Amino acid sequence: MNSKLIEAMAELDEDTVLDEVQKMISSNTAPLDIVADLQEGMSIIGKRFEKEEYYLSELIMSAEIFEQASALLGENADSGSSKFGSFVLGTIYDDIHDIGKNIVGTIMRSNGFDVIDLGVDVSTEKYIAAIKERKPKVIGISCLLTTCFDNVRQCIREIEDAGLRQDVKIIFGGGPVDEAAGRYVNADIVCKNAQQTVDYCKKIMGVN
Ligand code: B12
Repeated sequence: MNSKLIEAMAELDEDTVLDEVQKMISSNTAPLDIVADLQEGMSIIGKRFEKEEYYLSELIMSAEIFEQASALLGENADSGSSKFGSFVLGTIYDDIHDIGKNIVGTIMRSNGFDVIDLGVDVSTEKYIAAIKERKPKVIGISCLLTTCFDNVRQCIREIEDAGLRQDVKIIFGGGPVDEAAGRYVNADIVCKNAQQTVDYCKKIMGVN
C-alpha cells in the first residue's frame, strides 16, 4: 500500500499521482496493487462527494486523473496476442461510469483474453448482438449506480428470452454490487475486482 498515492488521488494532485504510479511501475509493483491504491483514493473521493465536500467537478477531475494513471498501466500491462477465449464487457444502459470496467478490460487483456469492450450506456440489443456474433463464454456487466440494477436485471431477462442465457456465464461488477445484487439481477457471479474476474474466466474457459 502506497499511502502517498492514495492521499494524492484523494486530493486530486495529478502530478504526484502520475509520479507515484510511474515510480511503482519502475519498481515492478503489480498493476493490480497500483489499481487498489488508486481505488482507495477514489473511495475517499466518493465519501467526500456524499458529504458535499466535493462536487461533480471534482468527480470529473478524479476520473481524468484515474484514466491517465490507468493509461500508464495499460502501456505496461499489454501481453501482446491473446491466447484464451473472448470476453464481452460493457457498462449497462443509463450508466456512464467506465473506469472500473476499463481496468477489468485492461487486466483481462494482459492475462491473454480477447476483450470485446462495448463501451458505456450499453443497450440490451448490443449485448445480444455481441453474444450472437462473438460467441463469448463469459460476459461482464458493469454498474456503478444502484438505480441501474433494474436495467441489469431486465437486460439479463431479455438475454434469457432470446434463448442465449445457457450459452454464457454473466459476471456482474461495480462499486455497489454485492452478492444480494448479483442474486437480484440473476447473474452467475459477482466479481469485486479484476483479479477475481481473471480467476473466474480461467476456470470457466478451462485455463490453468
Ligand atoms: C468517478 C465517478 C464519476 C465520474 C465517472 C467518470 C468515468 N469515466 O467513469 C462522473 C463524474 C461522470 C460521475 C457521474 C455520476 N456519478 Co459517479 N462516481 C464516481 C466515483 C467517485 C468513482 C467511481 C470509480 O471510477 N471508482 C474507481 C473504480 C476503479 O472502481 P469501480 O468502478 O468500483 O471498479 C472496480 C470494481 O467495482 C470492479 N468492477 C467495476 N466494473 C466491473 C465490471 C465487471 C464485469 C467486473 C467483473 C468487475 C467490475 O473492478 C474494478 C477494479 O477493481 C464514485 C464513488 C465510488 N466510491 O465509487 C461515484 C458514484 C458511483 N457516482 C455516483 C453518482 C450519484 C453519480 C451521478 C448520478 C452524479 C450526478 N448527480 O450527476 C452521475 C451519474 C452519471 C451516469 N449516468 O452514469 C454515486 C452513486 C450512488 C448510488 N447509490 O448509485 C457514487 C457512489 C458517489 C457517491 N458516493 O455518491 N461519477
